[in-house]
Amino acid sequence: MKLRNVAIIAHVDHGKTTLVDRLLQQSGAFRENQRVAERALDSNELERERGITILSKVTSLLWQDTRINIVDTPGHADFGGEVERILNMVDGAIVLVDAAEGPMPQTKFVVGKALKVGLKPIVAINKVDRPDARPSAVINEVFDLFAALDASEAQLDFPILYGSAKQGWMAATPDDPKQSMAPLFDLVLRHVAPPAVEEGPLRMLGTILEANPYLGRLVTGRITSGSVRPNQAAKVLDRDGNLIEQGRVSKVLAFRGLERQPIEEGTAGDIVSIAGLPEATVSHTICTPDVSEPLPAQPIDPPTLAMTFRINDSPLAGTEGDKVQSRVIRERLLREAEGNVALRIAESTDKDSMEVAGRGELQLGILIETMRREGFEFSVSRPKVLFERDASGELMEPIEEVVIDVDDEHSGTVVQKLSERKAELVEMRPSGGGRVRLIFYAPTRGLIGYQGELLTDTRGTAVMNRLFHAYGPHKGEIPGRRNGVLISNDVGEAVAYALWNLEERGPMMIEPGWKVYRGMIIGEHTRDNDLEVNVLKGKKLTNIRTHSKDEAVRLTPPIRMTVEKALAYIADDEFVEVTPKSIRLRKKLLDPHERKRDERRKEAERV
Ligand SMILES: Nc1nc2c(ncn2[C@@H]2O[C@H](COP(=O)(O)OP(=O)(O)OP(=O)(O)O)[C@@H](O)[C@H]2O)c(=O)[nH]1
Ligand SMILES: [Mg+2]
Repeated sequence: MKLRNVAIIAHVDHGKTTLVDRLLQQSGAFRENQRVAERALDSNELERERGITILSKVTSLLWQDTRINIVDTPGHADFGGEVERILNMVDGAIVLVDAAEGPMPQTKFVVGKALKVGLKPIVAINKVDRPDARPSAVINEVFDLFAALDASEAQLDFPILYGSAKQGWMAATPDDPKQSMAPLFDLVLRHVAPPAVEEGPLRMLGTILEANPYLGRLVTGRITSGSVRPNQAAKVLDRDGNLIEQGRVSKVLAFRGLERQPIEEGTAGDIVSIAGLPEATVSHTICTPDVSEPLPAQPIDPPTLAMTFRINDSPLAGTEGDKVQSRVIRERLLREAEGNVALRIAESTDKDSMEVAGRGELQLGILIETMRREGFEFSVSRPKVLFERDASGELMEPIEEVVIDVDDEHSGTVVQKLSERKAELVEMRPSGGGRVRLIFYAPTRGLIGYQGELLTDTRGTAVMNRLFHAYGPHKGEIPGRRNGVLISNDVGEAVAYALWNLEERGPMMIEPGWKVYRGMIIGEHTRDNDLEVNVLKGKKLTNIRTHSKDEAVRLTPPIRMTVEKALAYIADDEFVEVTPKSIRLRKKLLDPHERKRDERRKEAERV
């Protein structure tokens, strides 16, 4: 059977998963009466909620007499490490570019990777239905991008389609009849080479990892040579050729539309999932016992951000979740690291905490959110950027490329705020409609917590995109920019009247009736020092305190903390307390006297 393997790559939100929907539909991969959700491939709960792809997924369809395996990839930079591996598994890539936004940082990143592995991408200008679409300008920008990335002659000669994934059509020009995805299917068959296969026995490079509730660990990859059948003996080698395990394949699964089917034999060139090898992971070679050379595999990108996960030891610990012991948290994190190659987990010196390192705030935030939904309670520290030392011993830190689209009138503020955070402005140009595009190189350290501030400064109108650029020399101290916080000095339930009295001190983070404890952060101070306050004091009434009176107080709505907001907000001497029901902020040291002592100790160390 004829076969094609192709990946869809793009900046976040440019329409990859929507395109896959249409390709599946129009190839007849769904049964007539099958109910299929929008963006069907974004199947996990957090993907659906946030409308983004987190995990790469493979799907497969038939077009005429050819089977096409399609890999949908995540566009968000935190999950970008995966894209390069995926590109090694396919023979072609469809680069989607939003017809209004044009190439964005992640477009540059994924196109760079595709060119590097020698692919000749197809460019599809998507969303031409947008009223602000500017397809011909965008195509020029794409051309410049390819040239800037040192594309070869053959790569520069990329075929182009225009269309709308949402409306379900692609065409050779924006003015061609807007009929269907057929032009894209035909182009894939014409332009993407059939998979190159090698001689010899079974060898497959592990590329995607999953934990399946029934089958155990599933490793997905493209078979480089030979074939694989259920029950056959197999071994697993790491990148350096070390033997990881010897065992038996229990099942071979092929992709069919949104599902996977057990098959009797997977053959070279096809993308399949293999079950039965519990130690195999991404970058490992699965092969027959007589093979001794692993397939070349790309090392996994090192993490750039780390935080501490520890038990929840606040006075409210254990009241909302049932998974609270350090052993259970530890096991859960180790399990996560098994299925998620971008995470690195290390034990800390004290037994109650683990150091979790990953690729960004979103990735770690999603892990935290997943765990709290599973019933976990724990606390996490402020994310720390991981530094490196170069050959001469100089301290290096991760630098990101940051692209901000903002209304002209706010650009001054943005430039000023970012330069305070040690960012360097590298480009500034009008991006149409009274907006400017600002491009910076900024230390990751300085960007933690900036998103919220940016939205406040620009009345929610700015759009920020960021992408790892390189390690660069450490930029020196970045002054903390946050105000102080309001801290509860007592334990009990917050009272509306007390909160109302405190309103002039700053915005609250809690509501009346919420449980508080000593050392818990209940709001933000308008000044830069921390302030202890009492949120339990009700109005003194002569007789009985009536609740109705209490509720009559009109309060400003509090700041709603999400996991990611909380992580961006807290300081080094604070924790986020995460439970299935609540996200609370607290001081690491709950006792005010201990905090004072600690403060004095730090002061003494500084002089
Ligand atoms: N107007 C318009 N909107 C589109 C089109 N294609 C996709 N969208 C919308 O763009 C948004 C993002 O679409 P997705 O398919 O999730 O984009 P994605 O590239 O998979 O995003 P990530 O996986 O998070 O990188 C959704 O709201 C889509 O409805 C299009 O052709 N025209
Ligand atoms: Mg997607």
